[in-house]
This record gives sequence, C-alpha cells and structure tokens, in this order.
Amino acid sequence: MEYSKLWLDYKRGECSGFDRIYYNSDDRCVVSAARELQSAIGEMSGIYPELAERRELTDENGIWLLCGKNDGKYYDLNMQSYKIEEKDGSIIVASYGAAGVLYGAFALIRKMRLGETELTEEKTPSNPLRMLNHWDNPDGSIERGYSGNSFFFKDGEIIINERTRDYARLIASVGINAVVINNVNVKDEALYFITDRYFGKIRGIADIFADYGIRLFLSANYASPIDIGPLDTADPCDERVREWWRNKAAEIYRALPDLGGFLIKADSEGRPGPFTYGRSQDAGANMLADALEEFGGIVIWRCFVYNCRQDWRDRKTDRAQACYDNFINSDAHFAPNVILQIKNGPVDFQVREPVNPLIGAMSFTNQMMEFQIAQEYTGQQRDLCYLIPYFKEILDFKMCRHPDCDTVADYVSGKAFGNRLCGVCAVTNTGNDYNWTGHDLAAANLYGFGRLAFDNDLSAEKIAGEWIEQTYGGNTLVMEIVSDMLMRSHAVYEKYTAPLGVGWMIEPADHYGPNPDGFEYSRWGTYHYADREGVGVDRTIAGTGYANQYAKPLAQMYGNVDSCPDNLLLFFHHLPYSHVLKNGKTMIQHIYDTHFEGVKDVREFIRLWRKLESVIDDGVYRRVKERLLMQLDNSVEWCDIINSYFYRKSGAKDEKGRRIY
Ligand code: GCV
Repeated sequence: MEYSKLWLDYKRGECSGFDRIYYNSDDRCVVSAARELQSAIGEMSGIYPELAERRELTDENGIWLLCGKNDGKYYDLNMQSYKIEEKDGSIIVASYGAAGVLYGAFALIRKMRLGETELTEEKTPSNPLRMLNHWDNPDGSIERGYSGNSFFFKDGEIIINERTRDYARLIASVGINAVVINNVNVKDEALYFITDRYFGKIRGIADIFADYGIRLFLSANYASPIDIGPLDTADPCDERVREWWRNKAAEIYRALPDLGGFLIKADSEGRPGPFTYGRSQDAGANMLADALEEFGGIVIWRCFVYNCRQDWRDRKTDRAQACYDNFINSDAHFAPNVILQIKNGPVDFQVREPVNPLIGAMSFTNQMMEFQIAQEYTGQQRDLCYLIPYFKEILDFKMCRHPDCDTVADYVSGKAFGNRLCGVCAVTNTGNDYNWTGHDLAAANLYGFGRLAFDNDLSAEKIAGEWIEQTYGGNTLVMEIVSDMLMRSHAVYEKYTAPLGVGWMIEPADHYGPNPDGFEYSRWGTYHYADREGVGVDRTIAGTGYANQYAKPLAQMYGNVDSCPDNLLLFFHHLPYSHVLKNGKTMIQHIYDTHFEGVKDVREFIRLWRKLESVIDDGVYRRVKERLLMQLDNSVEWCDIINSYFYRKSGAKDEKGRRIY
C-alpha cells in the first residue's frame, strides 16, 4: 500500500461478526454505509456479512440501515442526524437522510472498535457545513503544504484513483461534508477549472465525494471574466460581468450539477476583487451569488481582506482591524446564499490570537469559522502541535453579544441567529505522503477537526483518545503517552515561540523557525515594536483602537492591562519588560522561563516517545522520533534566539543565570 489507512485501519478482533446488513434505499450514501459496515466488520471479525436490500424493517436479525425521506435541503441538519438503537437482537441505524445513515454507520463502527457497550445514540451535527479547504495547486504543489504534494493534481492534470476514494472515506468517517479542492490563490491552470477543459475530471472527483455525502467546491478567481476572457473588467456592477457569470454558472452546473459553489479570496494579498473597482465586498459576493442561486450554489466569501502594503513607521494602521472594518457595515447586505468565511483570529492563524471580533457581530449574515490544521505557523507538521484544545477554547469563547446563545460555536453553527448556511472549515493538512500529514501525529488534527466540527461537545482529550485507539490500537502505554504528548503540545509550542500573544517572530520566507525582526520592517502589517524598554502592540483606545471592535465587556477586559489575559497581553498592550504578570513574574523573566521550559518539554516528549520503541509499529516509531528530534532543534533555536534577542534589547539578566547569548 502506498499510503496509510490512518484511523480506518481495522484490526482483527475489534468486533464480533454479524451475518447480515439490511438497507432500505439505493441512495449512494446508504449503499456506501452498507459497504463500509460490511468491510469493517469483515476485516475485524473475519466474517463478511451479506448485504441485502429490504424496503421495510422486518424481524430478521442483523444491522439495519434505514433512510427516511431524504428530501431535505443538502445542509439540512435533519438529513445529517442519526439514531442508533438496539432492538430484538438487531442494531438499527436510522436517519431522515442518506448522509445521516452514513454518519450513523461510521459511528457504529467507531463504537464497536472502541469497545463501547452502549450503542444507543442520537446525534445531530453541531454545524451544517463541515468543510476542508485545500490549498492545492494544479502543478501538484500545495501552498503551505507540509506532507508532500497534492493527491488531486499533478502537472496541470487532475488525478483520480483509489486514494481519492480513501480520502473521501476518511473524512466522511468523521463527518466532513464539503471540500474545496483547490487553492484560494487561483492561478495558472486553476483559472480554467471552471471551463470544459476540466469539467470531466472534476465531475469524477465530485461523484466519488457524493458517494460519501461530500459536496465539492471550487476556489474561483474573481477576475475570471478577464483572465478567462473576453472581458476587460470584473466590475460587479457592470452588466456584461454579471451576464458573464450567469452564463458561466449555467455552463458549470450543466457539467457539475452537484457543485457546492465557489470559495473566493478577493481583494487580499494581490488578488483582484470588488475594491479594485471601487465597489463593496457585498457587491462582489452578491453578483456571484446571484449567478449561482438558480442552481442551489453558494458563495463562500473570505473575510481575509487587508492591506498588505503597509508602512511599518505608521503605528495607527492595524492589520488586525481590517477584517471587522471591511465587513461590519454590510450586515443584511449579503444574499442568502453567501457565507462569510472568517479566520479564527483577526490576523493569521498564529499560535495565539484573540477570537476574531467579527464573529457574532452580524446577525443577518451567514458566517463560518476558518481554522487552519495545516500547521503554517504552528510547526509545519515537523513540530507536534495538536490544535483541537485551542479550537475548542475558541469555540467555547463567549462574545458577550447575545444574552444566552453567545459562544463562538453558537454563532458559527447558526444557532444564535437561526441561519442555515453556517459552520466551520479548516485549511487542511494533507498531501500525498505515505502518512497523509507529514507528521504521523498530525493526523490527530485531521481526525479531530472533523469530530469537533460534527460534535462541539466532545472534549479534545476524548477526541485524542478515540484517534489513538483507532489508529494504534488500545495498548495502555501508547494511549497514555500519545494522549499526554498531544494534549500538552499546543502549550509547549506556544512556550518556545513568540511570547504572550505577540506573534510574528518567524522567518518570513517560509514561516518556520525564529526571526524576531523578520517582519518588523516589512509591508505585511505584522509588528511587535520591541525596543529597549518593552514590547507589544498597543491596541487599546490610546493605541490602534482595535480592542474596541469587541462588545463592551470584552473591549474593557482586553483594553485594561490588569484584566487582559496574560497569554494575549502583548497582542493588546505595549509593556515594559519589568511588567509583573499575574503569575508574579516580570515579563522578561517569564519570557526566559517559558522558552527554557519549552525546550525541556520537547526533551520530555522524546523521553516519553522512546518508551514506545517496540510497543508501537516500527515505522511510526521511527518517523515520529525523527520529527521530535527536528522539533528539539527548532525549539532550541527558538529559545536561544528569542531569549538572546530580548536579553540584548532589555539588558535584563536571567534570575536563574542560565546561558543566554
Ligand atoms: C493562501 C497567509 C498565508 C498564505 C495564504 C493566505 C490566505 O497569508 O501565508 O499562503 O494564501 O494566508 O489565507 O489566503
């Protein structure tokens, strides 16, 4: 096998046999559900159950897959909910919709493998949309990809093979229901994905996805009318442009009837957009939405819109403010089939950022949260960083905008304002490496994102435990050690990199490894302002004013040094090195201590991992050990450079007299 089965690697003995699986519908998802159960049970018990179609439930014993009307809208939560029941010696998996039956079947397989004796369960997904965004390019490269090349594209061609199906199986097993297959920076051949040059192959992928309840989306280039031609403008108010998109939509949907719609990066980092023509973001989004509406398509419009040509001398312009400022006055302006896709923080997927203040601030606009499991700024799948505890913290955070339905999860799931088109997505971390994710343990982020998106109530620890047991089996030592490492890893990464929420002390070229002033005098708007007195960005009213984008209680909390949480202190304040933190340490001492501690923690990870030699599969052991050794080098580099940097700026000695250069 050229690639790992990840958590779908069924092991003999994980369940006992069943003779029959009955199913009542020939819908492709129900058939997939039946086949998945058949092969899972077959591989685990050694006996492959027979599949039999029955229109009605009878008293024959077996596993029953029952699909109800299946006539709801695609993102209707009822169609995706399931119920598992044990009755008179049979197990019944039922749903109104075919996708729900598939999720129920995967849930049953998971329960069997985890040895759960209580099979009865009723689940409705927390989020209507649970999406993965690929930043894969047609030449096979992946922007911010750390696990090989694309398994969708190579040399301008689309690849369809067993891996395509196995990918669909993997992600459907954790409840993903939408995938954008190409990079938001739409360039080169990708410009033509919305032309008949590529329709055939894209349809091939969409069909495989459809077997697993997954909608395929495409990133489209906002300036397609020019770049594909023949127009000389992409102005959303120009009737020729509107007509171009209407015709294009009709052409696309004739060839790709199940296309979910478009993901659009506009007016950002050199990409064209409505601002190019002096038009608003909603004018641009609605023009596309209007073209797709007739076909049930949706437009996912990214809010990552900011000026990437800033002057570092100007301390008033603040990139963190851009997202909110560019969208907040457009509430109720967006068409019902537009979803705003909002990054979890206001800047860009740093290891620690406050929650994006736009979340929950627009009550008449569909919104979804954009996370990143590709570890662009969190160790690039060389360093271990299990992101689910952090995502969970974000989803549980209260925005203080609504009396009782106020968590980030409530807003992005659509619960707070009763929107239907909402949810979560993650920039994905997969590639064509044997293990899919570069670091074997980074697959926990892929698994975990899907599980958390499906069920916001799961704890990060429970998700980690499920993943470990299904991937590596239930050995107690493996369970304990891997879970401990995963659960601590985000905090450890945070310790040895940029301190106290200040971010951006990374190498500009590839975003890996330390370079404290790498972005300091650049155009990107990401500064920390360290000098000999102190460090941090004043985002209070006296500073850039960013803190005021939050509802009052949060604006006050962040705006005040005493109430601002320490882990975000330098995101919101410029403070002297002598500032005393809530833990009683001076800021400079805290920086020294956490950096030394971070390295110590990585050494501890290595010590723990060594205990798994000959306990865990050899290949896994070797690959992870290699990555941990790389992580150790990286953490030492970070520790020495950051500590020396601040020592040289501040002249403050380490109380513990450790070596700083
Ligand atoms: C796809 C960051 C990344 C870019 C990425 C961009 C985005 O700036 O470094 O590679 O582009 O975010 O989210 O669009």
